[in-house]
Amino acid sequence: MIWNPDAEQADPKDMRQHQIENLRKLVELVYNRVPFYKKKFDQANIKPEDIKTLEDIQKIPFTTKNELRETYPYGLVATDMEEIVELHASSGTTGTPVVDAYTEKDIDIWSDSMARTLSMAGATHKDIIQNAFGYGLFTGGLGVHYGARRMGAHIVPISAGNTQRQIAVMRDFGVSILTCTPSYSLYLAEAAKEMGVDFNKLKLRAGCFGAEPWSNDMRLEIEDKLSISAHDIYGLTEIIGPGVSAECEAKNGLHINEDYFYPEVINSETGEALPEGEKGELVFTTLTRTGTPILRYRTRDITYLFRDKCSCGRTTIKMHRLYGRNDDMMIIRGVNVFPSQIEEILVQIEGTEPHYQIILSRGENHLDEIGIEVEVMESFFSDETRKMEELRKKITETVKSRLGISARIKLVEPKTIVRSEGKAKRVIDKRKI
Ligand code: DLL
Repeated sequence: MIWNPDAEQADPKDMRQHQIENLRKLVELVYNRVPFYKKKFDQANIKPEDIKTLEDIQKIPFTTKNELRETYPYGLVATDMEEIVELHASSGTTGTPVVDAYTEKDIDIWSDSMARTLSMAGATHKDIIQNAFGYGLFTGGLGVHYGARRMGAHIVPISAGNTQRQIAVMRDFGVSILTCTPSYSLYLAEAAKEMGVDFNKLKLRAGCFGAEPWSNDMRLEIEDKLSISAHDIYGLTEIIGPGVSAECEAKNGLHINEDYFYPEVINSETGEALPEGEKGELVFTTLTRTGTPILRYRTRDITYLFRDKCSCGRTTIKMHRLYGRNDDMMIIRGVNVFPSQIEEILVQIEGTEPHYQIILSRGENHLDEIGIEVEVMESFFSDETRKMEELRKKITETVKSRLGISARIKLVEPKTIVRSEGKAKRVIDKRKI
């Protein structure tokens, strides 16, 4: 079922008209209400009136994650604070996360986008949806929640974790749709097997998975192990959370909700806009948001845009599933972490050298594991196990409390980590995705 045919099956000409009208309003709004954007426009020597056509969007400077951090916490809010009804933040818990503030209208947009997303996976108001995305500042949990509520489906807000209970609930409640990260779905499959629960006998028939990279091979594995149809769903905190784009039953690219989120793909070196079909960095403009609207946000995600005559009947532009990112951000069990955040912690802990290597892998349970090898200072290195163990514990605890991830820390002797003549290779990613 197509949730919002007016938007999802719009004539592309009408869609463009809608986009330009909303872009003009947006530019006017942020210029007048958000000093951060006024300054950007002034520096680029443009005025809202200069944006007349969709192509004119290219005159507007990009917005980057680092700039957003500088506006922490409320520098991007384009409305009176009384209008804000909900706040979320990016999952990478640096000192300064990116805050996303939603007005009632934004929650409405989010609910509609997520109802479209769930419908693309075949969900209707009759479905029982087990939502194993984390609830909290992370947008996965509440995003799915609002979409399911909008559809009038039955939502089971179980959140992430507590795997055995997830299986029991899935079986006992007669759950038909699962939402979580792709890696967690495989973990659930394994846990179910251990509990003697056979997916073929459950009512589960589809799943919406996203928030981390995964491949088509992994999709096939999930579909096989859980006996379901697995759909890729994409989004990011800065834009709205999940609900930016999703796969329909054709599973050939993700339909972008382009009436809300205007996509562009650019050459990340030159910033120049690329035509449909050419791979580059995805950029989004939130056409209709009012809480924290964003112009030309550089996602760092790599894909290309295309339009096809989709068998599902939707006419919206599509993006190929992501090829990866063009920065070094890692996504570990759904938490976004930059190597520089780990480095920051290490340099603050006495006894360690800033020589380290991060090893990412997937355990037998299909969940991400992160190991960090850290060199200990010559003067600090000791045969005394207790002293070394204390240091290891301190690093483990600091990483856990500051970044929210459980890393296996291995202390190594001075000068054992291979030195590089160019860029140090900080991350070894052994995950097969
Ligand atoms: O991960 C929002 C989300 C929640 C999407 C639930 C889908 C489902 P952030 O934590 O801000 O938001 O992380 C956004 O995650 O820029 C991508 O690099 C990555 N990502 C999200 N979805 C996918 C996907 C949420 N389907 C960052 N495939 C994005 C690959 C994805 N990577």
